[in-house]
Amino acid sequence: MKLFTYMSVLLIWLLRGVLRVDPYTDVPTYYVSKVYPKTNSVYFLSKRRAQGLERMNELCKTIGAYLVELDSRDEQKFVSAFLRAHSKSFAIIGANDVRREGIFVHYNSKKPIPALRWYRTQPDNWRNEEDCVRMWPYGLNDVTCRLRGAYMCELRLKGYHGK
Ligand SMILES: [Ca+2]
Ligand SMILES: [Ca+2]
Repeated sequence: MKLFTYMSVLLIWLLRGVLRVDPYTDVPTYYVSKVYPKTNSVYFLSKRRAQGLERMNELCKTIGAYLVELDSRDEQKFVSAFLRAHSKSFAIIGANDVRREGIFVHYNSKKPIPALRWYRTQPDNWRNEEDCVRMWPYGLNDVTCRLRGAYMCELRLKGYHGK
């Protein structure tokens, strides 16, 4: 009987990983920023980790948002300050160079990213396998797209008529 109990506990423990990816139990929760007036956007920092740009973007879509697109240094500053205000200091953003090495574009709009602030020596395409981008507290770093981590969504509020 004791063995049965142990086996059950072991089985539940083994199933944790499987249950965690169930879309019905994997309800994401977020920290929400203030409004960034220049684009009338708010940003959502995920409290849970996810893997892959497609999956992250899908999760952003469930709240009407998309994987964050940093369109200027100023926007990067705003979002970095929001990131630093929370316990998690890293977040994956929409920028990537999956299609063409060294040419970073936004995941949704496919537009090239502007001149953003990277960490020194980054992007380094380490081991020739870093095509996704993660915000660090004071700059960007290219990372492997297989990284499981927190991510950032951007939601444009209604009434925005800028470019
Ligand atoms: Ca790369
Ligand atoms: Ca890197």
